[in-house]
Amino acid sequence: MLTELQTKKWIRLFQVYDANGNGVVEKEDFEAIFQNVAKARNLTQGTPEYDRLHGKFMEDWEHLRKDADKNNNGKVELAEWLEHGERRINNSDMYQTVIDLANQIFELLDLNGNGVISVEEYRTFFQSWRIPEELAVEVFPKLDLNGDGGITKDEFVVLVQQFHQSDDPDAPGNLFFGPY
Ligand SMILES: [Ca+2]
Ligand SMILES: [Ca+2]
Ligand SMILES: [Ca+2]
Ligand SMILES: [Ca+2]
Repeated sequence: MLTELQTKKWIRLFQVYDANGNGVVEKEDFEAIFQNVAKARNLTQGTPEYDRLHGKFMEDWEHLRKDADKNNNGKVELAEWLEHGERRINNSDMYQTVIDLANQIFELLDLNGNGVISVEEYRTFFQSWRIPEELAVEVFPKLDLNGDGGITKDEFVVLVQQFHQSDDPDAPGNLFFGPY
């Protein structure tokens, strides 16, 4: 079972993924988020980088659909999402999943590719995922665990792990997608 805190965070994540706000996570949401991310990165349709990123988003959707869409209607309802979350958390490979996920998201966020996520890059991330930008500025100092002004990959792995798994209400990673 997910704890109350974990449930809250997974619901938050559901809302973030449900980009068009219709109460289910579906392919259209992944397309919408991809469009915003492509825009933030100034990617032009038809370029290899655009196609590569689009392929990745579609692959992520397929993985989610396979694991979560149990009634096979092409949409992930909240109940299916929470069951998926529970499986993710209890998976013995969770650590590897977190590392993979952290690597993947880090690459998306680190727009200038210098290995550190700045507050500006974090703000762009929130913008792309339709989370109010001002929240990025609010939570960033908490996510910057050593307070040096940037989020490194090591910090990022800790945050992603905390967001998905931690049952500690004070874990900074809980704020990964803003207050929940
Ligand atoms: Ca949706
Ligand atoms: Ca479904
Ligand atoms: Ca950077
Ligand atoms: Ca830092």
